[in-house]
Amino acid sequence: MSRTKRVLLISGSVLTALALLVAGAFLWLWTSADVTTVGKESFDNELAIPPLAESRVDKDGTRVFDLRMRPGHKEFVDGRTTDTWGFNGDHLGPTLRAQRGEKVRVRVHNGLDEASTVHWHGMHLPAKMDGGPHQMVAAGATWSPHWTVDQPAATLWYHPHPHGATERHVQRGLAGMFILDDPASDRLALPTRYGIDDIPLIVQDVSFDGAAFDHGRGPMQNVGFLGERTMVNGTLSPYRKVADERVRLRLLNASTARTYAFGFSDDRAFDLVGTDGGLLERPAAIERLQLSPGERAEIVVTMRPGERTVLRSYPQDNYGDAWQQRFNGGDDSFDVLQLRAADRLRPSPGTPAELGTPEVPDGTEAVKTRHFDLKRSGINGRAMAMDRVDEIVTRGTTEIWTVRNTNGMPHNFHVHDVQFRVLEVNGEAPSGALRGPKDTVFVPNGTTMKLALRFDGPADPNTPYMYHCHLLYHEDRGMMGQFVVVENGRQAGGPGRHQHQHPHQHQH
Ligand SMILES: [Cu+2]
Repeated sequence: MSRTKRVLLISGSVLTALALLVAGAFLWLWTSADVTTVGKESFDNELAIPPLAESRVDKDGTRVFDLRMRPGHKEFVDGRTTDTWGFNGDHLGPTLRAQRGEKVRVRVHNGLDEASTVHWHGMHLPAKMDGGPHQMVAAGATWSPHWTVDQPAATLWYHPHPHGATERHVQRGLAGMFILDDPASDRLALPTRYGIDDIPLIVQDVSFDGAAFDHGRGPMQNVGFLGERTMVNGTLSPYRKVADERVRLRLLNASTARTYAFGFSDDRAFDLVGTDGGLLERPAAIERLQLSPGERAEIVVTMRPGERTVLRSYPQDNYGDAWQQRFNGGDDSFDVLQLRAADRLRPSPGTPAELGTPEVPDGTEAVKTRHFDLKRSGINGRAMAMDRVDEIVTRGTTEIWTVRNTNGMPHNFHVHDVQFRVLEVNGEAPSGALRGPKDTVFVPNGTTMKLALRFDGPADPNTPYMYHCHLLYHEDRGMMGQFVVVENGRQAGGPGRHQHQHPHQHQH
C-alpha cells in the first residue's frame, strides 16, 4: 500500500470513529433529555397545605397581614437538609385571603441578606403597591403596601420580582397564594373548605444535588431551568386523602420555566371553573389543562369511593419543533399528586351550570391597538431598561394588545394590574381554558394572540407596571417592558426620563 493510501485509510477510520462518537453523544443527550416520573413516584408523603395567613383588622377596617422573607432549612428527603427561603417559615408562604371591597395592608419584612420585592400577581392595585422591580425592599427593611380589593373572587399569588434575580428568588422558595373571595361566588355550590375539599396546589419542578437545590440548566435548554421531578406545596411524591365526592383544586404553576399539561391518569374529564382572574361564565368539561409559569386554574374533580387517581402532566404537542419538544420540556411527563378517596364520601352538590359574569372587556370599546413581538432578547426588539417607559396608556380606556411569538421557542405573556380577555388565537376564537379572565397566557412559537385589556386603576405617570415573559430566565435577561397609566393627554414622568415621546409601534 502506498503511503498516501495508508494515510487516507487511517484518517478515514478516525473520521468514522469520530462521527460515531458524535452520533452516540447526541443520541445519549436526546434520550436523557426526555424526563418522566410517570409510574415512578411512591406517593408516600402526605401533601402539605400552606397555612392560612393570620391577620388582624385595624381601627379603620384594614385587614393587616405580616410577611417575613427569611432563609430557612427543610428536609424534602428524610435526613437531607436543604437550604431554602420562605415567607413566615422555611419554604413557600402562607395563603393570604381577603374579601372583595376589603382594605388590605401587607407588612413585608425582608429578613434576607439581599434586596428583593413582593409582587401581587393578578392583583388590580396602584402601581406603587404592585411590588415590581421599582418597589425594592432592602435587606432588613419593611415595606407596607395597601390597597382596596376591587376585583372578583380569584386564585392569585405572590412572589419576588427584583429585576435580574426573580428566577433565583422564586426557586429558593419565595411564593405563596393569595385567594380573593366575593359574595357572588360565596353563594355558588362550589367546594369551599380550605385544605379539605378546596385544595391549593402550588406545582413546581425541582432537582437536587445531594441535599442542595440544583438550579443548573441542561445543554440546549433555552427556556430556563427545568427540574427532573415535581413537588406540590413543597411536598415530594405527595398524596392527599379526599373525603368528599367533589374536590376543587386550585392549581398554580409556580415553576420558573416549565409548562404542564395536567390531566388524570385515567383520562377522566373534570370541570374547569376558574382561570387566572376568577370564575368562568360556565364550567367547561375538559381532560387536559395546559398551564405555563404563573398561570392558575380552578378545577372540580369528581371522585368515586375508595378509588385512587393521579394528577399527571402529559407531553405537549404545541411546544415547538421536535428539538424544542425534547430539550425544553415538551416531551416530559410527571406524576404530580395522588388523590386517595375514602371508602365513604360526603355527597357534594353538582357543579353549578352558571358561575357568573367575568369582568373582562370584550374589546368593542377599544381605542388603541399595540403590538408586542416576543423574542428572548427582548420585547419589540428592546431589552428591559428600568429608566425607559415603553408604553403610555390612558386611564379608563380599553385597548387591544396583539402578542406574537415567531421566536422558535415557547414564551408566555403576563401583564400587571389587569385581567384581560383572550379574543383570538391565530385568528380563531379561543378554546376552553382561554375563555376566562387571564393575566398570563402561554404563547407558543407560531402564535399570534389578540387580548382585550381595560385600564381602570388610578393614574400614576411616575410609576410603571410591567409586562413580560413569565419564564423567569427570559424575564431576568430582559424580556420585559414597562407601561404607565396616565390621565387623558398626560405624559409619563418619573422613570421615563429617557421616555419615548412616541410610544414604539409595530406595523405588520
Ligand atoms: Cu420567554
